[in-house]
Amino acid sequence: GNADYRDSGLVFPEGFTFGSATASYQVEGAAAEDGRLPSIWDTFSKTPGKVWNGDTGDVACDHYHRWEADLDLMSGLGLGAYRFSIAWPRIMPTGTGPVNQAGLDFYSRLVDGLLERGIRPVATLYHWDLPQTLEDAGGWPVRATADAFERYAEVVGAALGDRIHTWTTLNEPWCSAYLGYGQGGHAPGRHEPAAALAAVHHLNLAHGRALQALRATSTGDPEYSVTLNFHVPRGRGDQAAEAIRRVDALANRAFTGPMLRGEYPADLLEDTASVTDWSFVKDGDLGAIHQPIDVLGVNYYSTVTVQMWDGVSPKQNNDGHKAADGGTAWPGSDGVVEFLEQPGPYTAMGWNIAPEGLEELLLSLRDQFPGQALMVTENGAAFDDVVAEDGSVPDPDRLDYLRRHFTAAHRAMAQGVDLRGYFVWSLLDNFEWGYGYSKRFGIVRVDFDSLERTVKDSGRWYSELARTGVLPD
Ligand code: GBH
Repeated sequence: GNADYRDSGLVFPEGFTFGSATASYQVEGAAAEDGRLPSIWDTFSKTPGKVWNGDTGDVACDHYHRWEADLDLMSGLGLGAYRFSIAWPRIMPTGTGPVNQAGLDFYSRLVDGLLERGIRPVATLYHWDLPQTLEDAGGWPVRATADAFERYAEVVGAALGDRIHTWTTLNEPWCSAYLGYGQGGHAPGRHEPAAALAAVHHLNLAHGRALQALRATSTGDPEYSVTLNFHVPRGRGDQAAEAIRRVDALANRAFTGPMLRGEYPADLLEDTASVTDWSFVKDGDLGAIHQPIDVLGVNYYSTVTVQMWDGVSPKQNNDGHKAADGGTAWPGSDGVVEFLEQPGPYTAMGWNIAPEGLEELLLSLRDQFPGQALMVTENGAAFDDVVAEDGSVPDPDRLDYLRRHFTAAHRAMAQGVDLRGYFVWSLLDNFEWGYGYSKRFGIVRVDFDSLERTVKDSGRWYSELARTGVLPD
């Protein structure tokens, strides 16, 4: 039902940023090199049964060694910006210090290489690779982790803040908190609903403290941002509005509330009262979290469909978040809200393709936060690519997915949404977390034996969009 999102010829405004994104653990490899110590993802991926096929990020795309060729690839595609993340365990291998100069040097070379090629560096401080030492001391559920993050932000700000175009504090704290500490499908794989909510708060606190530290240490004129993965819920049943409200509170407003309004939503505190009393929120925390940002990063892949459980029929949960071993990503709403099978079509992740959800999300953010500039910091799709006999990689499904979502973003902009740019996830096929190397999101194929890169058809299509600013056929 979304054939009408296939417009071509749409013109994006002058200055609109076309970029691509990756994350440190997913692409770098070199896991034990130049002083890096393990992160929670090294530990998790080496724990039997946690990641598909026992895959790890030990080598990944070997971007740590091949970064120059990867920058040439981006520049060949005509991309205007690169969203990458900095591995905390390279900079401060035990999380709190000492500082590892070799780690800083890697990102310094990367940033210089981007600037030499006219590509804007958009750097995320935390894309899930928490130093294992900090997890051993309690991880995100403890306040000291936010203290450590502030010091890490100071170090990185002082080293790179003269050249970074956009600083992003966190990538998708929803995943870090709920998948890491509640559902357990992500590192560190814990199943503690109360700890997941404490993690939410300490991630929010880390964001606010890091923004202040970055502002104090950056000598250039960077923009400041955070990236959230918004849930776009559709409701079913008599109490559809209540189901939507609960999901929106836990998934979206738990972060936008403190970050952008300086408060936790009252309904969130009520919904979770049986799980925690939120006593980890201390005086002054909300002021520390509520810092101005220049741009809000939006990651969008698909919608969810929810309804309130009727208390009688067998409970359903098809959200892809339910762990086999029983963890929940929805503290306080597990078993209260049901996640239903979604109408297709689907990507290889089983996520439904719903470009209209992106248009709706951008309009909703415009309405909730008038005047807030937005950036799509991730959008893209996994499909089972087949390499053609001539070595090319035709990926019509991914190309079509991207076309529809760019169309959706353009429609939102035509309705007044201040959208500054768009980053396709991902530049490269890479380590897809719990799915290992079985799911490919790249616009560039990576052969994980030879590590050779091949631009897919979607990459060529995106290159034309990035060069011309006009949505190609
Ligand atoms: C992002 O996470 C990550 O930032 C990135 O590292 C990752 O590689 C990429 O996306 C692809 O996964 O489960 O059916 O309810 C996205 C995580 C995906 C979690 C969508 C919520 C909702 C669909 N989110 N998911 S469903």
